[in-house]
Amino acid sequence: MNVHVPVSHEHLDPKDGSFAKDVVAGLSQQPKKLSPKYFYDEKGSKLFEQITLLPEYYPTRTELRILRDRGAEIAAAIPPNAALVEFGAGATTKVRLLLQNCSFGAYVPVDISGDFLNGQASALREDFPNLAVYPVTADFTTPFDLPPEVKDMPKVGFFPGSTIGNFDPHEARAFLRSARAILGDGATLIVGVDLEKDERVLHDAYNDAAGVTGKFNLNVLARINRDLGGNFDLSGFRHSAIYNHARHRIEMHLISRKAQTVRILGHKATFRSGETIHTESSYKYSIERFAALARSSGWAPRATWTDPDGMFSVHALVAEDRD
Ligand code: AVI
Repeated sequence: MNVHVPVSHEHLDPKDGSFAKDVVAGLSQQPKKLSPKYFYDEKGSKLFEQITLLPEYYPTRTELRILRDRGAEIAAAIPPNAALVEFGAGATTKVRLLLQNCSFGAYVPVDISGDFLNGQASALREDFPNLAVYPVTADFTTPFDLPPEVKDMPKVGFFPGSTIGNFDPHEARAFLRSARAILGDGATLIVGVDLEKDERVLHDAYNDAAGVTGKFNLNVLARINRDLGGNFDLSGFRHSAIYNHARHRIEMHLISRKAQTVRILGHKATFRSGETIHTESSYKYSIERFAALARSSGWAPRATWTDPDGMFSVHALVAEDRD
């Protein structure tokens, strides 16, 4: 099976000049932090593709396996001739599995990067000639209108990859509520969620032997140097990923190897030796905790599928009627 998953996460990077503001604000906080949405420039997206192929990084291949092996059951949870709305339409590998197994009336990929989106849309039109494809260029974390052509179709949302795990719980709830409002009453949402597991497995997935995750993490400093005229010395920082039990999340950090001062756009960031920048959280859920999060956001859990080893989960949620 092809597990090569080219992903654009530009949908997480609204390119509105907020990069500079966010970086300066994040590095002025204690503890220092940077948003994971800034990982995904061209080089970062390529490094993420490499991560998805690493032997230690199980999420991508495990989710693909669930979508393939449980395709018939997933299809049974989806109404026929629905409009499939994908939140963040980077890789088509996963959506192709849904399109092959279910009969959809239309496909609506939603992404902030219009060029990328249109490229992916034309590839899908060629392979699924009977499928109507209506790309929408929008930041899917904020409300947007669905195309009028799909107004009367049942709606199915798709949010794979455990991208929801990179949101703090309040952001995850905000996303689920917004998806609920966009898709409307009676809609279904298919969402991929990484599961809590043995800490060593998690540790290795985010501290791979080949060091690709470290390069991915450090690349955000190279991006700050390039786009914001920063002067980070990348060899002055090291990658670290640790599991925070209390918060059920892997935290990625960049740790300063020495006391140093870095300049970004006239701003000075001073680091103590050993001081960290928190660059990403990747939350891991139990099925019950994810179901509770969904319920508190207007969604009723309908079905859950996992792989035989219980590493990853795919959930079908149904929009509860509003009172
Ligand atoms: C995109 N996201 C779900 C990945 C994750 O596992 O949280 C990003 C990633 N970070 C390090 N490795 C992969």
